Amino acid sequence: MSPKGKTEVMWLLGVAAILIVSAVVNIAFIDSHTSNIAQPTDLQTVPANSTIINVTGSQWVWEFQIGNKTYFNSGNSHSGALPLIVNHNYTFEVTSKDVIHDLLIPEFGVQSYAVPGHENQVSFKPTKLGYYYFECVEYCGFEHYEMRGYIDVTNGGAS
Ligand SMILES: [Cu+2]
Repeated sequence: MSPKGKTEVMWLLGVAAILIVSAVVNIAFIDSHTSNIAQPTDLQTVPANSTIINVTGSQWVWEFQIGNKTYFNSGNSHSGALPLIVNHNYTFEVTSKDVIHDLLIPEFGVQSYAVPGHENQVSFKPTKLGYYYFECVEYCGFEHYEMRGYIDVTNGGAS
């Protein structure tokens, strides 16, 4: 093989090696961030012991109501992370007060439109402790970026 041909093959193998390593690292990352949440197969089935949380989007805040407790998240103005208990079933009933919003919790694999006058339902079960980011992913006005916050999955005080 000519020196030129050797150089070409080395470049080819070098680039291929970088792409393969990058693919393996990325697939492992995505897998570790999405495979931790058990969900009913159709996302619409409400498990029998599910805790219902009413989620309301409005310009520009997310409100989560559990029983008579309300948590809100609007950027730096918030009531603290939404506390959930690990290995417990939850059902979000999502609606909006004004325009269409879209709640995404990437690491839960949960996404739901928030539509005025309509309720969307999504069930999930967090299976790993930790802090999980959520945000609005439908551009809904000037301060759209403020519709973000955290969910804190704990063992509910049990040790
Ligand atoms: Cu929004």
